[in-house]
Amino acid sequence: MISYIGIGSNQKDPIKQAQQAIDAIRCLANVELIKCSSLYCSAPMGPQDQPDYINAVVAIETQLHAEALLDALQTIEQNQGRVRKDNRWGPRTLDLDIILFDNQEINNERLTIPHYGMHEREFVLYPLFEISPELTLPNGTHLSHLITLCDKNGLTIISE
Ligand code: ROI
Repeated sequence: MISYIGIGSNQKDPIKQAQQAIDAIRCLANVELIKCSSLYCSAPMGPQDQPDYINAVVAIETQLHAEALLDALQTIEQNQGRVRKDNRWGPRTLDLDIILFDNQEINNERLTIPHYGMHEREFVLYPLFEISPELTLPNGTHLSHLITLCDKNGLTIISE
């Protein structure tokens, strides 16, 4: 099953955080890293009094259940110094989100997949489109269509 993971950081050397996260995902048991987007620099969504973000999306192949994958991703976040505070829209050293999981729609206490905000987040849609331009969401929406509705908002590639 193919899944897509969003990576975001705007603290403590965000480029290094993103690269380290990609390496950690590559090393996960029962997970095969298939593709990585470029790293992107994006303006913060939410409060503006925080640094710009580095964002990326990776495609993985896994037989893990979504919850087990989430556990593994949260362990990576914690290993890289993520402190879960009351900072829902605040800066973070590392944020790993399951954007899409197979062709499944999942809604439970821990997971909302597809990721609830992906439609309006240029820093998710454009990296996703880079690695998977033909992608269709579980509800049949084409990613290429969502891209036409989403402004780049200054999003730039920082490394190939
Ligand atoms: N803004 C950007 N540009 N990138 C993110 O990854 C990101 N993550 C968040 C919030 C605070 C919503 N803003 C973001 O969690």
